[in-house]
Amino acid sequence: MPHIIEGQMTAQGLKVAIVATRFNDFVVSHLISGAMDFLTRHGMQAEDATIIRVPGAFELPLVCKKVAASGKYDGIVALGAVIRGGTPHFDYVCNEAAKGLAMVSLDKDIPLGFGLLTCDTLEQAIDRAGAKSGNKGVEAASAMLETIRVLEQI
Ligand code: INI
Repeated sequence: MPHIIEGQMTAQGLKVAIVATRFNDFVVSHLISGAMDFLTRHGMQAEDATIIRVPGAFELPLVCKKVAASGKYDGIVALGAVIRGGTPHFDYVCNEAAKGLAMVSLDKDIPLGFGLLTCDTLEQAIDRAGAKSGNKGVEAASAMLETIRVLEQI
């Protein structure tokens, strides 16, 4: 029989930083609510979460890096929404944010839930922030929690 490692989905006792953009707050506020709702329903105390607001997706990696370096948190949920306009700006912001966040997680050895929506339209973003297509904030919080619990066993 193989030895199987799986994360238990309990958030009891965890300290979590939710780093979220102010850009597109109309959408992002629902991602924050989704992440908080998921974590508290899985046992985290609301006062053990710190919500940090940053200007836009481009700023997420630097702030997450500082959060990770503080050593105060078991995991990070990074939340934001980049919505395509008529210029290539979208691609630069998405690519740098995604690359930067992956780098923070690997360099700083910290589970980071990637909850950055990258959408062509506002409707797609709304669908993924608690409407038709679920809530990416919930997914990111869940992925962070599972990863924390997996890493503890390795
Ligand atoms: N930031 C976002 O979080 N979402 C967007 O859709 C967006 N658009 O479309 O421009 C965006 N741009 C701002 C960027 O993240 C930086 O905050 C800005 O360039 C200043 O550094």
